[in-house]
Amino acid sequence: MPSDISREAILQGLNTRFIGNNVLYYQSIPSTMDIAKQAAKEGASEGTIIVAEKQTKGKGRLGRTWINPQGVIALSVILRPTMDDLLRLTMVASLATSLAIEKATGLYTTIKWPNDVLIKGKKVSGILTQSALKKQYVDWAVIGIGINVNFDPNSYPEIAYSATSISNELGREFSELKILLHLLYEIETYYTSLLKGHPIHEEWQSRLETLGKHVRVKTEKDILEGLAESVDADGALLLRLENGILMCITAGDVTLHA
Ligand code: BT5
Repeated sequence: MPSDISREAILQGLNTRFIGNNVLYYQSIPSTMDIAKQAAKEGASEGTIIVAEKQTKGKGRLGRTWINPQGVIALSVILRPTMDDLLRLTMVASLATSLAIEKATGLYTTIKWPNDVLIKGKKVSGILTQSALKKQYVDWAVIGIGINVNFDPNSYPEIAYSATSISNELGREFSELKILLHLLYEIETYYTSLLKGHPIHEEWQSRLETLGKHVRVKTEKDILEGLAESVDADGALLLRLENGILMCITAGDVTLHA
Protein backbone atom coordinates (compact mmCIF):
# COMPACT_ATOMS: atom_id res chain seq x y z
CA MET A 1 0.00 0.00 0.00
CA PRO A 2 1.28 3.52 -0.68
CA SER A 3 2.47 5.42 2.41
CA ASP A 4 -0.35 7.23 4.23
CA ILE A 5 2.15 9.74 5.68
CA SER A 6 2.15 13.33 4.43
CA ARG A 7 2.93 16.68 6.03
CA GLU A 8 -0.79 17.52 6.25
CA ALA A 9 -1.73 14.13 7.73
CA ILE A 10 0.97 14.48 10.42
CA LEU A 11 -0.09 18.01 11.36
CA GLN A 12 -3.75 16.97 11.48
CA GLY A 13 -3.16 13.92 13.68
CA LEU A 14 -0.54 15.37 16.07
CA ASN A 15 -1.22 15.01 19.75
CA THR A 16 1.92 16.72 21.10
CA ARG A 17 3.01 20.10 22.48
CA PHE A 18 6.29 20.60 20.65
CA ILE A 19 7.54 17.40 18.98
CA GLY A 20 6.41 17.80 15.37
CA ASN A 21 5.70 21.54 15.66
CA ASN A 22 7.63 21.94 12.42
CA VAL A 23 7.48 19.17 9.81
CA LEU A 24 9.90 18.80 6.91
CA TYR A 25 8.57 16.06 4.65
CA TYR A 26 10.34 14.47 1.65
CA GLN A 27 9.41 11.70 -0.75
CA SER A 28 12.94 10.50 -1.42
CA ILE A 29 16.21 11.79 0.02
CA PRO A 30 19.61 10.27 0.84
CA SER A 31 19.11 10.53 4.63
CA THR A 32 16.88 12.45 7.04
CA MET A 33 19.97 12.84 9.26
CA ASP A 34 21.71 15.15 6.76
CA ILE A 35 18.67 17.42 6.45
CA ALA A 36 18.20 17.41 10.23
CA LYS A 37 21.83 18.34 10.95
CA GLN A 38 21.70 21.20 8.46
CA ALA A 39 18.39 22.48 9.82
CA ALA A 40 19.68 22.20 13.41
CA LYS A 41 22.80 24.21 12.53
CA GLU A 42 20.60 26.86 10.94
CA GLY A 43 18.62 27.20 14.18
CA ALA A 44 15.55 24.99 13.61
CA SER A 45 13.37 24.85 16.71
CA GLU A 46 13.45 21.97 19.15
CA GLY A 47 10.89 19.39 18.08
CA THR A 48 11.36 19.95 14.33
CA ILE A 49 10.91 16.62 12.57
CA ILE A 50 12.22 15.38 9.25
CA VAL A 51 10.27 12.55 7.66
CA ALA A 52 10.98 10.74 4.40
CA GLU A 53 8.94 8.19 2.49
CA LYS A 54 12.15 6.59 1.28
CA GLN A 55 15.91 7.04 1.94
CA THR A 56 18.50 6.17 -0.67
CA LYS A 57 21.50 6.39 1.71
CA GLY A 58 20.05 5.62 5.13
CA LYS A 59 22.69 5.69 7.86
CA GLY A 60 23.31 3.20 10.65
CA ARG A 61 25.91 3.58 13.41
CA LEU A 62 29.65 3.47 12.71
CA GLY A 63 29.22 4.07 8.97
CA ARG A 64 26.85 1.13 8.50
CA THR A 65 23.93 1.21 6.05
CA TRP A 66 20.25 1.39 6.96
CA ILE A 67 18.09 -0.21 4.24
CA ASN A 68 15.13 2.07 3.66
CA PRO A 69 12.86 1.53 0.67
CA GLN A 70 9.18 2.62 0.82
CA GLY A 71 7.31 1.12 3.74
CA VAL A 72 10.05 1.88 6.29
CA ILE A 73 9.34 4.94 8.48
CA ALA A 74 12.32 7.34 8.44
CA LEU A 75 12.21 10.00 11.13
CA SER A 76 14.75 12.46 12.54
CA VAL A 77 13.92 14.73 15.48
CA ILE A 78 15.90 17.84 16.40
CA LEU A 79 16.41 18.31 20.15
CA ARG A 80 18.45 20.69 22.27
CA PRO A 81 19.07 18.75 25.48
CA THR A 82 21.39 19.52 28.37
CA MET A 83 24.75 17.81 28.51
CA ASP A 84 23.41 15.47 31.22
CA ASP A 85 20.46 14.39 29.10
CA LEU A 86 22.42 13.96 25.87
CA LEU A 87 23.56 10.43 26.68
CA ARG A 88 20.01 9.49 27.63
CA LEU A 89 18.49 10.23 24.23
CA THR A 90 19.06 6.69 22.98
CA MET A 91 16.95 5.47 25.90
CA VAL A 92 14.22 8.01 25.03
CA ALA A 93 14.22 6.92 21.40
CA SER A 94 14.20 3.16 21.94
CA LEU A 95 11.66 3.28 24.78
CA ALA A 96 9.38 5.52 22.71
CA THR A 97 9.71 3.27 19.65
CA SER A 98 9.08 0.10 21.63
CA LEU A 99 5.92 1.56 23.22
CA ALA A 100 4.65 3.21 20.03
CA ILE A 101 4.79 -0.10 18.14
CA GLU A 102 3.06 -1.94 20.98
CA LYS A 103 0.32 0.65 21.46
CA ALA A 104 -0.37 1.03 17.74
CA THR A 105 -0.21 -2.64 16.71
CA GLY A 106 -0.49 -4.78 19.86
CA LEU A 107 2.79 -6.54 18.94
CA TYR A 108 5.16 -7.25 21.86
CA THR A 109 8.60 -5.65 21.54
CA THR A 110 11.88 -5.78 23.44
CA ILE A 111 15.05 -3.64 23.30
CA LYS A 112 18.50 -4.98 22.56
CA TRP A 113 21.14 -2.81 24.21
CA PRO A 114 21.76 -0.11 23.23
CA ASN A 115 19.51 0.79 20.33
CA ASP A 116 17.62 -1.96 18.52
CA VAL A 117 13.93 -2.64 18.95
CA LEU A 118 13.07 -6.30 18.35
CA ILE A 119 10.01 -8.43 17.76
CA LYS A 120 10.56 -12.11 18.59
CA GLY A 121 14.32 -11.50 18.58
CA LYS A 122 14.39 -9.83 15.14
CA LYS A 123 15.17 -6.18 14.47
CA VAL A 124 12.14 -4.10 13.53
CA SER A 125 13.69 -0.70 14.27
CA GLY A 126 17.11 0.94 14.44
CA ILE A 127 18.13 4.16 16.17
CA LEU A 128 20.96 6.57 15.52
CA THR A 129 21.72 9.59 17.70
CA GLN A 130 24.07 12.35 16.58
CA SER A 131 25.00 15.65 18.22
CA ALA A 132 27.35 18.62 18.22
CA LEU A 133 28.79 20.48 21.19
CA LYS A 134 29.61 24.17 21.51
CA LYS A 135 32.11 24.61 24.34
CA GLN A 136 30.54 22.68 27.23
CA TYR A 137 26.97 22.94 25.86
CA VAL A 138 24.99 20.81 23.46
CA ASP A 139 24.49 22.84 20.29
CA TRP A 140 22.06 20.33 18.79
CA ALA A 141 21.14 16.67 18.90
CA VAL A 142 19.23 14.57 16.40
CA ILE A 143 17.59 11.24 17.06
CA GLY A 144 17.03 9.17 13.94
CA ILE A 145 14.55 6.30 14.02
CA GLY A 146 13.79 3.79 11.28
CA ILE A 147 10.85 1.38 11.64
CA ASN A 148 10.09 -1.45 9.22
CA VAL A 149 6.36 -1.26 8.63
CA ASN A 150 5.18 -2.42 5.18
CA PHE A 151 8.41 -3.97 4.05
CA ASP A 152 9.67 -7.51 3.56
CA PRO A 153 13.28 -7.85 4.79
CA ASN A 154 13.46 -11.25 3.06
CA SER A 155 14.08 -9.36 -0.20
CA TYR A 156 17.47 -8.26 1.24
CA PRO A 157 19.75 -11.27 1.90
CA GLU A 158 22.01 -9.26 4.27
CA ILE A 159 19.14 -8.76 6.77
CA ALA A 160 16.77 -11.58 5.82
CA TYR A 161 17.56 -13.61 8.98
CA SER A 162 18.03 -10.75 11.44
CA ALA A 163 15.18 -8.37 10.57
CA THR A 164 11.41 -8.31 10.60
CA SER A 165 8.63 -5.82 9.94
CA ILE A 166 5.21 -4.96 11.29
CA SER A 167 3.53 -6.33 8.14
CA ASN A 168 5.44 -9.62 8.33
CA GLU A 169 4.51 -10.03 12.00
CA LEU A 170 0.85 -9.10 11.55
CA GLY A 171 0.40 -10.86 8.22
CA ARG A 172 -1.12 -7.69 6.76
CA GLU A 173 -0.15 -4.13 5.96
CA PHE A 174 -0.46 -1.45 8.64
CA SER A 175 -0.80 2.35 8.76
CA GLU A 176 2.63 4.04 8.90
CA LEU A 177 0.91 7.25 9.99
CA LYS A 178 -0.65 5.61 13.04
CA ILE A 179 2.75 4.34 14.22
CA LEU A 180 4.44 7.68 13.52
CA LEU A 181 1.83 9.64 15.51
CA HIS A 182 2.19 7.28 18.49
CA LEU A 183 5.96 7.59 18.17
CA LEU A 184 5.97 11.40 18.27
CA TYR A 185 3.73 11.33 21.34
CA GLU A 186 5.96 8.82 23.16
CA ILE A 187 9.15 10.73 22.28
CA GLU A 188 7.64 13.86 23.80
CA THR A 189 6.51 11.96 26.91
CA TYR A 190 9.94 10.45 27.67
CA TYR A 191 11.94 13.52 26.67
CA THR A 192 9.74 15.65 28.92
CA SER A 193 10.37 13.18 31.76
CA LEU A 194 14.10 13.76 31.31
CA LEU A 195 13.60 17.54 31.31
CA LYS A 196 11.74 17.25 34.61
CA GLY A 197 14.61 15.24 36.07
CA HIS A 198 12.67 11.95 36.22
CA PRO A 199 14.85 8.90 35.61
CA ILE A 200 13.74 6.64 32.75
CA HIS A 201 16.43 3.95 32.94
CA GLU A 202 14.38 1.62 35.13
CA GLU A 203 11.52 1.47 32.66
CA TRP A 204 14.04 1.12 29.82
CA GLN A 205 15.87 -1.63 31.68
CA SER A 206 12.63 -3.59 32.15
CA ARG A 207 12.36 -3.85 28.34
CA LEU A 208 15.99 -4.83 27.74
CA GLU A 209 16.27 -8.40 26.55
CA THR A 210 20.06 -8.27 26.97
CA LEU A 211 20.21 -8.36 30.78
CA GLY A 212 20.98 -11.54 32.69
CA LYS A 213 22.62 -13.08 29.62
CA HIS A 214 26.21 -13.99 28.81
CA VAL A 215 27.13 -11.67 25.97
CA ARG A 216 30.01 -10.61 23.77
CA VAL A 217 30.30 -6.83 23.38
CA LYS A 218 32.29 -5.34 20.53
CA THR A 219 33.37 -1.81 21.43
CA GLU A 220 35.50 0.51 19.31
CA LYS A 221 38.65 -0.80 21.02
CA ASP A 222 37.91 -4.27 22.44
CA ILE A 223 35.80 -7.36 22.39
CA LEU A 224 34.59 -8.14 25.91
CA GLU A 225 32.70 -11.12 27.25
CA GLY A 226 30.71 -11.41 30.43
CA LEU A 227 27.35 -11.26 32.15
CA ALA A 228 25.17 -8.26 31.21
CA GLU A 229 24.19 -7.36 34.80
CA SER A 230 22.36 -4.05 34.54
CA VAL A 231 22.52 -0.49 33.21
CA ASP A 232 23.29 2.84 34.88
CA ALA A 233 21.13 5.99 34.81
CA ASP A 234 22.66 7.05 31.46
CA GLY A 235 21.96 3.67 29.87
CA ALA A 236 25.57 2.42 29.96
CA LEU A 237 25.84 -1.38 30.15
CA LEU A 238 27.36 -2.85 33.33
CA LEU A 239 29.16 -6.01 32.24
CA ARG A 240 30.61 -8.45 34.79
CA LEU A 241 33.77 -9.94 33.31
CA GLU A 242 34.92 -13.48 34.10
CA ASN A 243 37.60 -12.09 36.46
CA GLY A 244 34.87 -10.39 38.51
CA ILE A 245 35.56 -6.83 37.34
CA LEU A 246 32.48 -4.74 36.52
CA MET A 247 32.95 -2.79 33.27
CA CYS A 248 30.81 0.22 32.33
CA ILE A 249 30.30 0.30 28.53
CA THR A 250 28.73 3.29 26.81
CA ALA A 251 28.75 2.12 23.17
CA GLY A 252 29.08 -1.17 21.36
CA ASP A 253 27.38 -4.09 19.63
CA VAL A 254 26.10 -7.03 21.64
CA THR A 255 25.83 -10.64 20.55
CA LEU A 256 24.80 -13.59 22.68
CA HIS A 257 27.70 -15.68 23.91
CA ALA A 258 26.91 -19.32 24.65
C1 BT5 B 1 20.98 1.37 13.25
O1 BT5 B 1 22.33 1.25 13.12
O2 BT5 B 1 20.21 0.46 13.44
C2 BT5 B 1 20.50 2.79 13.09
C3 BT5 B 1 19.44 2.94 12.05
C4 BT5 B 1 18.89 4.34 12.03
C5 BT5 B 1 17.99 4.57 10.87
C6 BT5 B 1 17.32 5.92 10.93
S1 BT5 B 1 16.10 6.11 9.72
C7 BT5 B 1 15.98 7.79 10.04
C8 BT5 B 1 17.40 8.28 10.22
N1 BT5 B 1 18.02 8.59 8.96
C9 BT5 B 1 19.07 7.79 8.72
O3 BT5 B 1 19.79 7.87 7.69
N2 BT5 B 1 19.25 6.93 9.74
C10 BT5 B 1 18.25 7.13 10.77
P1 BT5 B 1 23.16 -0.05 13.51
O4 BT5 B 1 22.88 -0.42 14.93
O5 BT5 B 1 24.55 0.28 13.12
O6 BT5 B 1 22.57 -1.19 12.59
C11 BT5 B 1 22.82 -1.21 11.22
C12 BT5 B 1 22.65 -2.66 10.77
O7 BT5 B 1 21.24 -3.02 10.83
C13 BT5 B 1 23.04 -2.92 9.32
O8 BT5 B 1 24.41 -3.18 9.24
C14 BT5 B 1 22.18 -4.11 8.96
O9 BT5 B 1 22.76 -5.31 9.44
C15 BT5 B 1 20.92 -3.90 9.77
N3 BT5 B 1 19.86 -3.25 8.97
C16 BT5 B 1 19.97 -2.37 7.95
N4 BT5 B 1 18.77 -1.98 7.51
C17 BT5 B 1 17.87 -2.64 8.26
C18 BT5 B 1 16.44 -2.64 8.30
N5 BT5 B 1 15.70 -1.89 7.51
N6 BT5 B 1 15.87 -3.44 9.23
C19 BT5 B 1 16.58 -4.20 10.09
N7 BT5 B 1 17.92 -4.23 10.09
C20 BT5 B 1 18.55 -3.45 9.19
